Amino acid sequence: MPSMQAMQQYVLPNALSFAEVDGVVIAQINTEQAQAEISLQGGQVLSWIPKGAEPVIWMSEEAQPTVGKAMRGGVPVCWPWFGPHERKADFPAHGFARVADWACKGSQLLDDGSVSLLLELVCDGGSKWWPYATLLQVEFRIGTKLEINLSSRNLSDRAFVISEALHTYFQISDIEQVSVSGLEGVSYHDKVTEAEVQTHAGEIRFASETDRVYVNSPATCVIHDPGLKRKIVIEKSGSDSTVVWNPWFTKAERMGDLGAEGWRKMLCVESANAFDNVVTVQPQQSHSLSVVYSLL
Ligand code: TA6
Repeated sequence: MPSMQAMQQYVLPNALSFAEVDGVVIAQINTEQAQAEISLQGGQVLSWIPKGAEPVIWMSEEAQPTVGKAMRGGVPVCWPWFGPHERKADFPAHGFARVADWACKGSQLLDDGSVSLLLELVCDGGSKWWPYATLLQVEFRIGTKLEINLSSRNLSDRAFVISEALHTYFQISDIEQVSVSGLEGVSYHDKVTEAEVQTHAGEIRFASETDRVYVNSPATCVIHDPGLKRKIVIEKSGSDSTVVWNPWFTKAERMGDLGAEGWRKMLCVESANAFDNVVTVQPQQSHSLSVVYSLL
């Protein structure tokens, strides 16, 4: 875990400070444009609240910073695999990046008033989970929009294949009131029914557990939320999969960490590369997955 003393060099007066909560270092952004918190454990956005708006990123009311455990909510970084490992049942679900200690490598107050924060995770190639030397970086730009750029650089002499996701939990008024547009006509794998690949016709609405991996689409998605009188725009690049997930009541009860009725107030729309869209990174090459979240 990085020392709080070491973090002082990245403090930006009246914009960015750091706190330690139960052994987890958290970057706290507070500017004219927005408030946000980012855990250095996992490189996980915990909150983002543009000035004058309701929180855009959902976090379980039961979540507490815990060393070695991702918090339920925010933007977990799923890497270098999405979901269960395809061969090793004992490997951590959604990879190890979301619970690893990332190092702070830079911070900057940008001309447009947003704050840039750069975190990195160096894999030396000696891990049983990931035998490839890799430089993983995530840059956040926090302001009236939230931008996240996740880049993987292959420092080894062999190509590797990754699947990945920015597993973003968005805060909504009520799951039965919202819809998602942008994925009309896109094929998806349904992880609830395990049915053959299907194609979605119109906007997505929710009436039960939904866990779909839409593939081969770089499309921008929009969460339409009449209850909060807003739209959340989810632009992306370097991502050909979009995961849409809500656990609904029964699974939420089983998971036990979403808080009372928390499942009603959250919707995951995850910009990813998974299933048909895994990414091969050649030696000394890089791959980036980026998102820009904004409100309308
Ligand atoms: O992205 C949806 C999903 O893969 C669901 O199947 C569910 O497992 C969710 O991620 C949460 O996974 P986690 O390991 O964070 O409990």
